[in-house]
Amino acid sequence: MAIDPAGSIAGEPLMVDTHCPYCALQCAMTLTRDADGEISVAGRDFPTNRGGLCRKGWTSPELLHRNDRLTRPLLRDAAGIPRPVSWDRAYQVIVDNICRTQQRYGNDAVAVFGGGGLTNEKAYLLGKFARVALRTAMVDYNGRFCMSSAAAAANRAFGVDRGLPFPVSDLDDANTIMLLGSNVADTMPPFTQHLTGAQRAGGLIVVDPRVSATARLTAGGSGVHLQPAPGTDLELLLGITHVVLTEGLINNDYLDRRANGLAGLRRSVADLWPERVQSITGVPAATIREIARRLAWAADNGGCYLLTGRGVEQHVNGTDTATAAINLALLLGLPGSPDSGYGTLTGQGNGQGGREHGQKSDQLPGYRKITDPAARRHVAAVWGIDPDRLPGPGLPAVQLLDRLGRPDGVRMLMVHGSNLVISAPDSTALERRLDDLDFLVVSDFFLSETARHADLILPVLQWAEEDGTMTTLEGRVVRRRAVSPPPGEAKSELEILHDLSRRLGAPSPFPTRPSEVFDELARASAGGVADYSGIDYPLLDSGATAHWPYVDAGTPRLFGERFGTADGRAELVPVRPTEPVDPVATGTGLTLITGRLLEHYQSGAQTRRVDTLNASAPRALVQIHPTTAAGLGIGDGDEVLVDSARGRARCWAELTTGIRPDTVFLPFHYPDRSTANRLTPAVADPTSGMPEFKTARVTVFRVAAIGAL
Ligand SMILES: Nc1nc2c(c(=O)[nH]1)N[C@H]1C(S)=C(S)[C@@H](COP(=O)(O)OP(=O)(O)OC[C@H]3O[C@@H](n4cnc5c(=O)[nH]c(N)nc54)[C@H](O)[C@@H]3O)O[C@H]1N2
Ligand SMILES: Nc1nc2c(c(=O)[nH]1)N[C@H]1C(S)=C(S)[C@@H](COP(=O)(O)OP(=O)(O)OC[C@H]3O[C@@H](n4cnc5c(=O)[nH]c(N)nc54)[C@H](O)[C@@H]3O)O[C@H]1N2
Ligand code: SF4
Ligand SMILES: [Mo]
Repeated sequence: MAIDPAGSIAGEPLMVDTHCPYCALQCAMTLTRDADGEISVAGRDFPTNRGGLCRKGWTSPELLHRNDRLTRPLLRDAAGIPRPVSWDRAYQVIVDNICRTQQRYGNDAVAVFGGGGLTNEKAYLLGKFARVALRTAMVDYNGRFCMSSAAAAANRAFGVDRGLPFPVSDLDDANTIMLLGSNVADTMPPFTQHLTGAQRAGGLIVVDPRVSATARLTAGGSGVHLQPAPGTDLELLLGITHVVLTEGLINNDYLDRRANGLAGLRRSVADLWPERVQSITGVPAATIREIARRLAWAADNGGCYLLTGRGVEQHVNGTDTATAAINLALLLGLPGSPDSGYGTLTGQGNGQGGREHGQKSDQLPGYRKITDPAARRHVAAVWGIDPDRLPGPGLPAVQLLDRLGRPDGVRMLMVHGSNLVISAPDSTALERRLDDLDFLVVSDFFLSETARHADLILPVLQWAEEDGTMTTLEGRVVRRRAVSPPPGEAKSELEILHDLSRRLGAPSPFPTRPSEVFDELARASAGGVADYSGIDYPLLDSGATAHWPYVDAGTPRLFGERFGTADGRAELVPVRPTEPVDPVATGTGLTLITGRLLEHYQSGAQTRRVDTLNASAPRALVQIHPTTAAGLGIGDGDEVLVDSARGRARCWAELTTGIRPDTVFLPFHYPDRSTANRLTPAVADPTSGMPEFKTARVTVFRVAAIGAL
């Protein structure tokens, strides 16, 4: 039921079907607004969540009632204090700064940073704003920190990057599912319903250096937990591939018909026999052989899936690791098979749609390449401009952020939907660079840690205050609907981009109604890889199942007949082990891995404001093995400092045997001195631009011990 929130009748409860504000599972929910404006939530039946929600979903309406909500533009005065100003004044200041900066330093001195939480409409309009209104090449987004390695690997193997090329419910009947570096039991709890078939068949294989909540699902004969040394997944996968090849477990018929490059791949893994891989990963050779045989058996017996998460992707060799998983899947004949497959679990609410419509530095809408002359002509025609007016490719996030504040770099930055101060690697250096900018504009609905550095803060609408669309982890376009009126003077970002583009004299119109923006996006995407041309709001509101590409009908399953490559065949791309980035520290060297907790979402800008979530995970706990802790004189609950070559983070020890003795784990959700990214290196995967978020060499000290030094 879609009702204009402004049109609700006093005293009548208003019920709106929508989706959760957080992750890519996009659990379906119904929001009810009562006569007093209070909003309650109920889970709604939908293939991904089947009525279930996690704690974040259940508590999401609390975000709508916060009194620390931003409701007016805030401009820093001469003394550096943010003061409320009118929208007119805010726009004038932005336009003046853009013009001054671009006249002095060139168009690329103004940059835009977007987010995978933005609706399709916002992501699309933001990319258009950068290219058409600002004429800057410098636009990228936080999906670079999230999906870029998996995306790069899928693009080079399949010619298409849709996280899951099949509906989530296909997993239900599998007898074997291998989850590599993914902790869905915490990061997408309702997703675990789709693992029960594999658990019953004893075939849930979880690869994680920690006994994560998901690893615990393998207990009692439900499956196997492999606990490799952090950052050695590539070698592990190559070892399994070696066994599959040497024991003749590959699907020759499938490979003949559907893939190129078998001979090269075979040569590339010849020296990675299981005993050698055991010495690198710590996973026993016998287990490596058993896993290879189990996967091959499952592929022949109706149901084998390989799924990757950030644990294996967020490394400098993330693209190669995802490629190794794809190679293994291809050797077994999984991709495109009706009962088996390979996929990656997209993370952010619109992590999928957010990487398709042009907020990425090298991309135009429809997942088109900005360097492709035909793509430039098509999109320029939709925008009514000359293709030569479109800038070329910009820089991926880590390189873009490295240019902030440099004399010949980026002098002004506009951030939409990312809390970089907590989520970008080497965050202390980033904070300094943000302060070196001439002008920083942050659009947000809360005063995020990044907004605190802004010269100007624009208050925008959140989730249940606006209409839009999101594309779920299975490539399905769904409707987000408004239930609450906008608070104070907060404005829709579509309107902000419209107002600014008009003041900047942009040669193409910027619609403000979400459905009109969507229609334009659909036209711009027509003929592209992510083709939305057959979708519109009435279709979505009729309840249609809309997986892209959608021209006349949706495509729930990709690759049944052919892959998206020029010859329709998948590419087996040989990949080789790589050296770790972070040099081994002297003294007590430990490897830090980072990740997520059930209670908090990303930088925590939203969930740290939800009382019940914050109460159950109020501060940063670092997981340490008791043996390691004993050696360092650290007890459970002690305040500790974690040091790396980049910086130092303060947290509290949580002793657990559920982690390798050579590894410590810190969630990245916390601000200030507890930010895990103070420790991570801003070194990126050469193919995808993904930073090394998941491993850093660290030392850990008890605070009292430091005090005594
Ligand atoms: N509660 C919650 N849910 C979320 C989010 C959130 O912030 N909070 N964020 C959403 C987003 S944007 C994303 S991208 C997804 C991410 O979802 P996941 O990929 O499930 O999340 P992470 O916790 O980052 O990483 C998963 C696991 O990787 C392990 N790991 C770390 N290093 C390595 C390694 O070298 N090898 C292997 N094999 N494993 C390793 C960690 O121990 C962790 O258990 O979650 C989405 N859902
Ligand atoms: N060490 C380490 N670092 C990591 C990761 C890790 O595993 N380890 N994971 C990485 C991953 S996978 C991700 S996705 C990133 C995410 O990290 P961030 O990019 O920081 O993501 P969020 O915390 O979701 O930040 C979104 C911000 O935008 C606001 N916001 C939400 N919706 C909108 C909107 O529609 N418009 C506007 N203008 N603002 C909005 C929120 O209030 C919040 O302040 O972190 C990455 N950083
Ligand atoms: S699993 Fe993701 S989409 Fe579902 S309720 Fe939790 S945060 Fe929301
Ligand atoms: Mo993510």
